[in-house]
Amino acid sequence: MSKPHPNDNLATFKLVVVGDGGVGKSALTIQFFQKLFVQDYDPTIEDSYIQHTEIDGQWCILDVLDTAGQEEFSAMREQYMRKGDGFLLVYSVTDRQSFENIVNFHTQILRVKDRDTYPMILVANKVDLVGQRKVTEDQGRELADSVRIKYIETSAKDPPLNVDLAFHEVVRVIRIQPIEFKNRTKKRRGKKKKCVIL
Ligand SMILES: Nc1nc2c(ncn2[C@@H]2O[C@H](COP(=O)(O)OP(=O)(O)OP(=O)(O)O)[C@@H](O)[C@H]2O)c(=O)[nH]1
Ligand SMILES: [Mg+2]
Repeated sequence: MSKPHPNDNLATFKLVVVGDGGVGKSALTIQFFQKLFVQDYDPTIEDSYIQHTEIDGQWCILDVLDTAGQEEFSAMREQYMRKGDGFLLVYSVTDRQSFENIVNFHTQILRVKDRDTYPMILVANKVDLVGQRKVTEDQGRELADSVRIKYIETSAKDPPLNVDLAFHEVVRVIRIQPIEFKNRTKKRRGKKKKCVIL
């Protein structure tokens, strides 16, 4: 399928990547957008990426916010949570505490959105580090099932595992969500939101 004309009225999906510091949110985001693995750890304050993408035969604009996991930036959380259409809740399978903190991110998103459910997926990252694994697949799936969201195991390291899938799945969950999102897409069309496309 050919690339859409830049002026096409496409749905924009604002995705937000959350989770503790060092779990691989930036590595996943950069692997998704730039197809490369960042080896060094450079803590994020807040980065955003935007790109036309085709998902299940439909073009859309993905606007992804890579957030700060480090505790000192936690005051910014509510603000970015308000803006997100869908969330990737990321933990590292090598870091038990990051898994235990997922429930806090999940609860805070639902509170900020004032909803019982919201488009989210649980992302278990760094599965390539088999020998350092502290959280099993069963434990991850159990948590995801308990809050009725999808569970995906990823590795941002080359060769990447399920990185595109993780971002695409959130869009799929948003697309099957009801009216609230569809109405907002229509409103945005009228406004002709200005953005930079990579
Ligand atoms: N082996 C392996 N290393 C990873 C993976 N994902 C990230 N890393 C490494 O883990 C470290 C932290 O990754 P980041 O992506 O910077 O972590 P972050 O979640 O963005 O951290 P903050 O920005 O502080 O919130 C870096 O050294 C990455 O190279 C992965 O899937 N496998
Ligand atoms: Mg980061």
